[in-house]
Amino acid sequence: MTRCYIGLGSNLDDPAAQLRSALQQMNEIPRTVLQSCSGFFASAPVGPGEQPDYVNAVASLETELPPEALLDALQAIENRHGRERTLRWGARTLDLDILLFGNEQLNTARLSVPHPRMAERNFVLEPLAELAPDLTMPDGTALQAMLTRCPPNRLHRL
Ligand code: 5RY
Ligand code: CA
Ligand code: CA
Repeated sequence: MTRCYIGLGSNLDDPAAQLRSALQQMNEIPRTVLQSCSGFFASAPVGPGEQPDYVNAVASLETELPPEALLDALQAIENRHGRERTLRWGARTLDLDILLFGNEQLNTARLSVPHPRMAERNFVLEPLAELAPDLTMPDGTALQAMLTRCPPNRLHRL
């Protein structure tokens, strides 16, 4: 079994309901058990253009799937939530990112793990720290050190 951390985000069509539904469906992925989820956080949108605020959270799960099979299952859940892939970084009904997959470091055409931009995103680091305050990245960096270096962004617990 491999412990994974998944970032959840939504800023369209009742974001909190999108996250609740995604959590139920993640628990139904074969050979995978949802362990826990952080609180839900409202966060100001980061990136280009204007869009609604996000709801973000991080979930932990245990899986026996290989990373790309887990990615397939997560993308199927995004698609069932009406995810449209038009603008890169545009508003979305549901975004599920593999943040960490055990202690593995992966760089394939489809998947980079740990998530290459998580260090800059407090909407990822804060909920992750709630689940696993003592976490260390595969390269040895402490999550707490990443948090102190992360640019602040308006974020509050719902
Ligand atoms: C920057 C660019 C694109 C940061 C930057 C993205 C979310 C990014 C978001 C989310 C919140 C996006 C990816 N510089 N803002 N923006 N939560 N996703 N708050 O999940 F994150 S698009
Ligand atoms: Ca994504
Ligand atoms: Ca994302």
